[in-house]
Amino acid sequence: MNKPIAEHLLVPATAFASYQDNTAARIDPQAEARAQDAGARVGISRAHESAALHVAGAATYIDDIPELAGTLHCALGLSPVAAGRLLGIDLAAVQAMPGVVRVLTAADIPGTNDCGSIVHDDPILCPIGRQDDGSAGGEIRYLGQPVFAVVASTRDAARRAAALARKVLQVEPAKPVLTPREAHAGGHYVVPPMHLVRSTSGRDAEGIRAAIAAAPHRLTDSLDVGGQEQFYLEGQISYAIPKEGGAVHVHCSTQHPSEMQHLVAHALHLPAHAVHVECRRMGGGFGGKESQSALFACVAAVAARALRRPVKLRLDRDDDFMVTGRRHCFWYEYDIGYDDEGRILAAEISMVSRAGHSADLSAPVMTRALCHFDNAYWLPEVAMHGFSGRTNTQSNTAFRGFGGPQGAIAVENILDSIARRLGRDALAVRRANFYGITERNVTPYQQTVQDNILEPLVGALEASSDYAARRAAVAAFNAASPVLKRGLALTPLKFGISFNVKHFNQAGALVHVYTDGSILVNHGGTEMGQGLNTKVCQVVAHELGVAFERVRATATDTTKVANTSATAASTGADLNGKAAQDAARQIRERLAACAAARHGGTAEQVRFANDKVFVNGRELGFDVLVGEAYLDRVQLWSDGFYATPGLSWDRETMTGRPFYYFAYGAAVSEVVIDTLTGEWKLLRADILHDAGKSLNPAVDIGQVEGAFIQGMGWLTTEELVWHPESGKLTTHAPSTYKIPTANDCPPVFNVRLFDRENVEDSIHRSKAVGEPPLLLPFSVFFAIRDAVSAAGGHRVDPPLSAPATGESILRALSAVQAG
Ligand code: MTE
Ligand code: LUZ
Ligand code: MOS
Repeated sequence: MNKPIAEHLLVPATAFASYQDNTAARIDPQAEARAQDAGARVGISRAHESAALHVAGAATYIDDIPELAGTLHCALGLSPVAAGRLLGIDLAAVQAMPGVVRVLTAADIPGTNDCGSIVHDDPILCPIGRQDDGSAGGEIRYLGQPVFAVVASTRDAARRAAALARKVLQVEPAKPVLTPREAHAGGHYVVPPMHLVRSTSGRDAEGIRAAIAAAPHRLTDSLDVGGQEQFYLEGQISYAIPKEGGAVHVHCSTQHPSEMQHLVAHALHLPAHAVHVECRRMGGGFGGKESQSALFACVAAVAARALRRPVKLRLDRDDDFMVTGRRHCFWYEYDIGYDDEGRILAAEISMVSRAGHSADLSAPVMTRALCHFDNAYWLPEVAMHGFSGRTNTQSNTAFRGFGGPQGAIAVENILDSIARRLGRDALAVRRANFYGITERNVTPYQQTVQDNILEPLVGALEASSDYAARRAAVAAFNAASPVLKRGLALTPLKFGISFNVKHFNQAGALVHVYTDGSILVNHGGTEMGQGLNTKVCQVVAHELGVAFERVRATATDTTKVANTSATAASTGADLNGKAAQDAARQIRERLAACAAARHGGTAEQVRFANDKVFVNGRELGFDVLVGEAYLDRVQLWSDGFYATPGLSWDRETMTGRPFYYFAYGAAVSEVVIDTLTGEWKLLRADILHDAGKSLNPAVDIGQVEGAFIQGMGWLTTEELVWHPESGKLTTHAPSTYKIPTANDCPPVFNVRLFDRENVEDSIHRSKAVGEPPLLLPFSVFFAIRDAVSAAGGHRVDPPLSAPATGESILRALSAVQAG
């Protein structure tokens, strides 16, 4: 008899002791200390620049900014129906509530009622009735859509008044479209369908279908993968302060201050220079504050402008769920031809996402999904079709990976099925399909893969994780265990780095050296916990040869660096690190010239290291030289700029070089499932991830661990359920929406960085690390699928959908046990 699973699920305290030992082993403190002594400030494991403030509760988030006298609070009245017409509002009833100062509707927006990031199809507040311009106003898009904004003396008063929405709105409900299947059947899309077809033998889509039919084996199936809530700990929030002459200053928790600036300017009908947006840090963004912070910034700004008072809009968690979008769920149908080795010969796939009510970032998300269906594999003949389904739900948006995870999980599911059908180990089948080095190395979108490290990376992980022996051990365990079944999987990843919109790949920075030798850096990126400011400060300290502590980063601010891109696509350090390096380098060169002029020798011979300047056989303190340079009237501050070289993209043909380089990684996960209850536990995870020549190994390992656990939540416990008739999101709080906790971390968690420099000239040859590791927990999903398969003697392909909740696991189990 097996032990009850509860015992297996308990993690003994000793496991955490070994986990800690292990943490130290992943970084080489001695080597880092030697590098630091030699003057290096990059490649060093430093604590997050705000770590002490974070743990002391002293880091300022938007709601911690001391409120100005006269500050008012705002709350949103939300649509109680998912579709229909908004005929009118009984504003007097809301206005009569205690503490209410003003109720604002779409008609109170002085400029454009739109906060769409790319397509202008996103009303800030739902317009009422037929519009003056004859447009189809009054269209209710989803349940939870903001219709009016209450401004009151306290947050509580504002929320109580806003809660009247379901009584005061006159609506004519209609039947909502809720699922990607319904949207696809009705041809409802937020952007036109996309097609990416590539054939190494000159076929069109029809020819590719013929190649699939002619292959030795064929796999025809479908897959459902759910969406995911960002669940940033700091919810959406904006605090708008009116300034002289109608200008406005908005403190906004956002990944994209410049876009907030532009959208607020449009909403207020102001020039961009009259709108100042600032963000010191976010309590997490994860893509959810790339575009969707805009609605709150606009409403707060409109209210502040209308009332000439500071106005704060902070969402309650439930409202945050009801109003904002999240990761797109995807539904796939595919048809694959493969050979006896499991090599994919030809493939056709349709991907249908749930975009929600507006375009938001759904088009670039789908582009990234189509450009990641290949993942680590060469696909000689492939036809892909992407449909962004328009539904009466929140508008889905960026979430860590930005469609990449959704594209790549499809091919992983396919290879997993192919291996089972051929009775081969899944890793062998994956390997057989890997991109080659000099041939079989061109992606479907025609970019040559020049930095392929799949073999050495996967080989190293296979060895360090003891994959082969554990595969045998899992089989032996399962043979003797009727109720509990174990599963094991190794999955690789390849992730393209750069925005897939070329012009977003630029950044700016400002570096100020003050006369006391202290340094301030400001750049276009935003800090959301990922350690971007820490890395940028390291880059500046390294460039000027000074201690890290000399450099301070300040809030992202549209009045300092203009026209910035979102901190997104994992490019924060790549872009802003290079821009800050450019600024610091200019100052260093001026300082060197000054030093040589005063002390002799040439500027090229001047060295900066460890807070000292070495010039013509003399040694000066950095601050001493700075003081001398000031007297010599040398400019001690500089701007810096960077644009990623070599990128190209043709949207029509979906070809080009959208990515500067690729990041790689692989993970092995082992799980146990209880076939009676559908419960499961991750027993061990081994990760080898490629961060190039890491700028900060400790921060990067933190990113890898965080992304792994976050992605595991997406694929297992985090389930979104909309009521099938009303369209109400029923999972809108942590009581029903389950994100992972510390208890879900595996007791054995071996995370290492693959130490190899970027072949491209990225900032100190590092690689972007924010999003790629979100694909590592595919290994958890496929380990669960392996365990379910074991319950049916590996005879039937488990129809396991994601998230692999207890219910989903039990459904798949009944299929394999019946089969
Ligand atoms: N890490 C933390 N702690 N909090 C976050 O919100 N966002 C992720 C990732 N890591 C996020 C995070 C996402 S979606 C992206 S695109 C990158 O960080 C953005 O930052 P970077 O480009 O500086 O890596
Ligand atoms: N492309 C991309 C984008 O690859 N990642 C992003 O985060 C993004 N955001 C906006 C537009 N394109
Ligand atoms: Mo990240 S999804 O690119 O903000």
